Amino acid sequence: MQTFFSEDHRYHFPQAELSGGQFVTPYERPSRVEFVLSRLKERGLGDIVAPPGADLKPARRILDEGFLRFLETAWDEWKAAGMKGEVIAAGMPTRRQRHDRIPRNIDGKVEYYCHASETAITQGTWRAALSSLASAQAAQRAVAGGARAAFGLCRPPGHHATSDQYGGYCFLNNAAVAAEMFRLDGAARVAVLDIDFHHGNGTQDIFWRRGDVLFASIHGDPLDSYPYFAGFADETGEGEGEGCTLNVPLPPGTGYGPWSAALDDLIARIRDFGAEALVVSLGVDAYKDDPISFFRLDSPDFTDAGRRIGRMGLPTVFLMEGGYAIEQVGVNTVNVLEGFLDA
Ligand code: SP5
Ligand code: ZN
Repeated sequence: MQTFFSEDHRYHFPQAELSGGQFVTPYERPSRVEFVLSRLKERGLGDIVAPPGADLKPARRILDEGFLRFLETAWDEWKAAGMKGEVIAAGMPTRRQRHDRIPRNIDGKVEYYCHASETAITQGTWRAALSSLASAQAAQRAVAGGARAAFGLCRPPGHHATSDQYGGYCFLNNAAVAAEMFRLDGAARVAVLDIDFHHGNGTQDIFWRRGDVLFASIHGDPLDSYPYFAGFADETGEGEGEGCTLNVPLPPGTGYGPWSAALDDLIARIRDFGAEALVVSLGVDAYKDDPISFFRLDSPDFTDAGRRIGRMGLPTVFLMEGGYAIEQVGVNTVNVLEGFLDA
């Protein structure tokens, strides 16, 4: 299986994440991918290829133009306004406030386009986010071109980013763009399977009203975990998308037994849906020692999960999302890919 990876991810490395009332070094940091790269090489999984530049044309079909422009210019505007630190949203538009007026002031624009203030924008964020999207797109193209599967080693991750808000360490929704590209390439129905510990609220939101893209996610119960305000079982989509959003929230301490039962259930639903291509939002933060999550998967469980996904027999793009038990991120990620290949 080929891996697509860009060194430009390094341009995104804020100094600060707001966590527990303190600024800490972000959990989502550049060294995460080093462990994945070294494990890929150790296991001889396949070539690691630098992607060509990102193509924003398919992205523009599902992402807001003003949001894209904002991400591109936020750092410069912030600095031009005399701000001393990194771009951090102090507030957000909330209940019964206006969502139809975009502030002129950069401070206000940041609040408008952000949904989680743990996530900072820094000088190279846009460049890194584009490179992450580029890896996702190259992986999609490889699979659309006939490969059984490909891996986009994306950083920063994408599944929390909506069409017009960033947050949860995510800026551009790589999985959503990859799914949209499969549609453009002629797949009648596409599924996104999100196994990151956190609910993929951004992907869900983008496809909420669409009947051609199924979004299926297993995640920590939003009553107990970020993103808190999305991912409940009764969120099933609307309009043509009714029934095309599937959420399985699970409680603190969930181990592989109930987790894999949920996976089997979603796999059956993806089959029934008639998906012709699959995008996997591959976070490995369901791991037992993840510092910000509460499931109890062990490393061999990721291999088994990969095998179950592989048995679906679908053309599959894996895209890196979360996973913060840094030294185990490589083993757990590559275990999924090896399990898939072994199926
Ligand atoms: C892609 C992805 O996995 N994003 C996760 C975003 C999580 N954001 C909230 C993090 C809260 C961390 N608080 C940690 C307290 C540790 N004691
Ligand atoms: Zn996550």
